[in-house]
Amino acid sequence: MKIVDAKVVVTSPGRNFVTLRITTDEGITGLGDATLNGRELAVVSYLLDHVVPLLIGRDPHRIEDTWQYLYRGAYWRRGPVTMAAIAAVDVALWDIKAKAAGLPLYQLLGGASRDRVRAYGHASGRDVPELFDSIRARQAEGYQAIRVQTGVPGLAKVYGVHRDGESAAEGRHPRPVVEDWDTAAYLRHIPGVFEAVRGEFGPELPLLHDAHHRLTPVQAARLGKALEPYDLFWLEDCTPAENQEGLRLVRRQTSTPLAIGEVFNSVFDYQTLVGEQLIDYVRSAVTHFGGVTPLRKLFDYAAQYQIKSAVHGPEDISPVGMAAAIHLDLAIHNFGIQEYSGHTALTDEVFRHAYTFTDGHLHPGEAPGIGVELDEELAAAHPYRPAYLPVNRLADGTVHDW
Ligand code: GCO
Ligand code: MG
Repeated sequence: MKIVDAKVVVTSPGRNFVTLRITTDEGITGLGDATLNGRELAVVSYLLDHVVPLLIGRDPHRIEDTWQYLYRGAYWRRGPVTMAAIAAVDVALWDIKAKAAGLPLYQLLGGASRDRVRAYGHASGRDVPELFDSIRARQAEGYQAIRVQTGVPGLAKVYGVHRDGESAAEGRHPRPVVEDWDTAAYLRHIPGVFEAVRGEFGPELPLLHDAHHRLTPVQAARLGKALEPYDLFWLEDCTPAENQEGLRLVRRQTSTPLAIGEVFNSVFDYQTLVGEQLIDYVRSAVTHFGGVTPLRKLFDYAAQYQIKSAVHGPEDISPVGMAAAIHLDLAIHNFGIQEYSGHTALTDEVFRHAYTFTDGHLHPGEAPGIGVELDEELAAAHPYRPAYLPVNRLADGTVHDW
């Protein structure tokens, strides 16, 4: 088999998605997600200008070799743009291989290690009553694990807090909107919120919280300690963890489980975190980590330390990236949990998918390949719109991590 065509489709059915479609001389096609929220067109150029010309004529079955060729062949390694582009190729090739075999991808990854994949959903509220309503809404949808984010008194807008159904708009600002931030106010407020949630919903519901890279190690240690009575499933991205050594301090001080990695794109970003067992969950996305091939290797590395998977799955991962994640989740032994918010009805029409969400659990379905079909005509009817994520500023105007 040979690759005869590779096309990049950019569509915006509510938010922007970048999809690579590879076609073979046998008529089998494969899809890969290359969406990098807020920097989409950089990946489009990387693919069109530098990757697609190298794919034509290659044997699509040589997935590992193609991955190494693109990664090592570029000389300039790693980085989100490069790794999103390589991820799209990797997933499209796995899609083709599995379709050629007539099997769903998870069968090629070793087969199912479980019957279904537990997902967590997002609840948020500007205040506690609104948060309770949102948690109840997620429970009504079937979720059995819930991420909890709230407004902070004195701050106008905080990451992850929006009215139900409004989240898709979060990434559609034509210029970055400015949000405000005050770490001390946040640290004072959050433990009381979890006390209230535990009081209302009882001890059993798995609760997660995302600090979104905003704390220093010592602040993160204090928050982790303060949250211990409320038995979190995890505290996510407590610090900007590029400084992996900083997590030693957090780890020594608290037994709240830690999850990190959604902005990471290579195993080297995890060497200290995994090797020294400083975290409990690795959180990278198939889409930003170079695809199924390297993410599988990361999970196998993490498994040696009883560290589990928790693939990043916000709305800005397309159904193509989500499908690839669910196949991997079903197959690996050290699966932890999968983030899943679903997509808008229009997005699900553009990307018809075989995966299903029932009773708080996902299943990739039995369609050959990753099980996603792209409606290119509908995609073209919703063209790209420039969109930025927000930026954060402290009261004195200093830029802070968002
Ligand atoms: C999460 C993430 C996202 C990111 C988003 C940025 O835990 O799902 O923190 O909400 O902010 O993916 O594009
Ligand atoms: Mg996060």
